[in-house]
Amino acid sequence: MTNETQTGEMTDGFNLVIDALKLNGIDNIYALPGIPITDLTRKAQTAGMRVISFRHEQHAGNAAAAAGFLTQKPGICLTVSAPGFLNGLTALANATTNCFPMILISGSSEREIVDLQQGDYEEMDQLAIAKPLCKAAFRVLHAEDIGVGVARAIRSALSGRPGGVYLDLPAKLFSQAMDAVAGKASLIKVVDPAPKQIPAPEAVQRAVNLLKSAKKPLILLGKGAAYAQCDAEVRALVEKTGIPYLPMSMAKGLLPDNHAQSASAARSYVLAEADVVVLVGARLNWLLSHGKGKTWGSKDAKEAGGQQFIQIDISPTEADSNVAIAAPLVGDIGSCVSALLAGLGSNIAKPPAEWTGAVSEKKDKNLTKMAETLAKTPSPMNFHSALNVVRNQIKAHPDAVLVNEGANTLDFARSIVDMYEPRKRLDVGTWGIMGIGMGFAIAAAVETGKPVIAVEGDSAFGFSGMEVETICRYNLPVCVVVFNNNGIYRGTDVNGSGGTDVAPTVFVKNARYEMMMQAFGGVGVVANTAAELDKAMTEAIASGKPTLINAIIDETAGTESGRITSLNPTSAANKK
Ligand code: ADP
Ligand code: TPW
Ligand code: MG
Repeated sequence: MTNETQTGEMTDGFNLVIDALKLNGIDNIYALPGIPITDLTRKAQTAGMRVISFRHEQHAGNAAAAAGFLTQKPGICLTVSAPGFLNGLTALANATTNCFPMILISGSSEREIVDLQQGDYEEMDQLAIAKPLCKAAFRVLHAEDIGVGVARAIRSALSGRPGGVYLDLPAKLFSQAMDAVAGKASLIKVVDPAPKQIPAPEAVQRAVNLLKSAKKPLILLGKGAAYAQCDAEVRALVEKTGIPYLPMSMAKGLLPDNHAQSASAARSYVLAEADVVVLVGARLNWLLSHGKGKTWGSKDAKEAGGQQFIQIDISPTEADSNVAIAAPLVGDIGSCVSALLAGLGSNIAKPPAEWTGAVSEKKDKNLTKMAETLAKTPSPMNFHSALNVVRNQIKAHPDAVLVNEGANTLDFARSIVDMYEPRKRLDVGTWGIMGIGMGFAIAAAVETGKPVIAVEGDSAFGFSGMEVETICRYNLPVCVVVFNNNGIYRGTDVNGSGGTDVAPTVFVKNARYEMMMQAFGGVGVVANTAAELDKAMTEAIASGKPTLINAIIDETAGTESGRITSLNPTSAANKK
């Protein structure tokens, strides 16, 4: 102990947690108060942090995850013990699955009582339960270790492959007092939490050689590329090589979707025909049919020697997870893309015109067909006519953030609504999880200050619908559009028994979702036509007022499971 620690001024666990977060540039907390963290939320607000208080922890957790994806700082979710912790855990696991950095901080009960299972208030061994569901989990027992605990949590969330971290703070910690000067000295400002990782020169050369040999190259951009915030490098890779590219859902807008090299409208063609595919922050998981099967490798492609992959990823164990990767490039996307471009030299040969011409031809044909469909104005609206309105709104407001969940509402929006700027599309991600809607929308509004448009299936909206009160309370510029087709996938299912209960996928007909927003002082509108939807969205974006538009969609228009019908165990595709 030095003399500096003898000032007589004291600090405590509450203040040290707040100071540690602030020291590391974390300004927002997504929380739900209660014992033992009520005073932490109050004190954080008093200390100048923005504390967004939710109605359910899962949505606070989803907000933290989205904040992490958007800002490259771990989003913070703060909950009470056992039930609050468990409510936040789904979001923590989902963040980890999606490689979003977040920290779930939960208060916990007394260690001695929990460990002897003596029945404390909200008793639960939270650390043990969290561990398998996140990237790292830590517990702090002493006030003087708070600095280390927060630093470890931040570094774990951000370094390498980003993910969710759990930080367990027992109730007793918060009131522990210690000398203020010593406390301040115990805090750590994390230096370079996500260090650049430069790919090895021979790995770069291997990738360069393979790419140079390609006759039908394709670049596949994933949400890792969006997260990495090296937009200029990614754009340079695409434009300098002239290679057609395909964005995964949340990579849309890294380059504008109307870019000449976008192959989105020729997706099945390029996946089947490409000979060398450059994966940039995208995993070959179910969303890409695991890199094999009918989606990949047409007969022609197989006869021409098959398909080979270059995979750029920060995780050294991602390569070969589904199919052989001929040229893995391990490192951060910015460094890998720059190294690849440097390796290709200054005079990069464009891909053969036969390939780019064939892709353009397919694309133009499909775009013409889509334009015809979008021009129709059926009554009631179907997914296409309603999404055409959203498409035009995003075109007019490219800086708006689009949050999207549902089945048909998701799948159609992904292909119909073009994005023009990076990190403007937030959706159900790797799990295809319902319930991210309002949490993501709130974080998008809080973190970016831009208008937010949440396009929600009526079922999807129900998972987080109560958070419209949160949106109204903080007066956030969020326009929720509920695609109301009276149910999950469609509103027309019937009870197989002939009984009086409705079918499991059917909801109350003609539900008045707009009244939910009105209940809390926001604007609620019904839109029966495309013109009404357009007017309501225009007004919502112009006013910035919390708005919910109940968009009435033909209840017969959707298909079972949207576009993933084949994953349903009873679908024709899975019957032998
Ligand atoms: P998508 O669903 O869009 O295909 P995935 O979530 O499957 O994307 O893949 C994202 C990948 O990006 C993960 O494998 C992750 O390790 C990787 N990743 C995330 N951040 C970076 C980064 N900064 N540099 C390199 N790779 C990254
Ligand atoms: C946490 C299963 C996938 S999509 C969906 C459910 C329930 C809702 C589809 O209906 P919605 O969309 O939103 O009305 P639409 O346009 O087709 O009518 N629980 C969780 N996650 C998932 N994915 C489900 C259930 C599901
Ligand atoms: Mg629906």
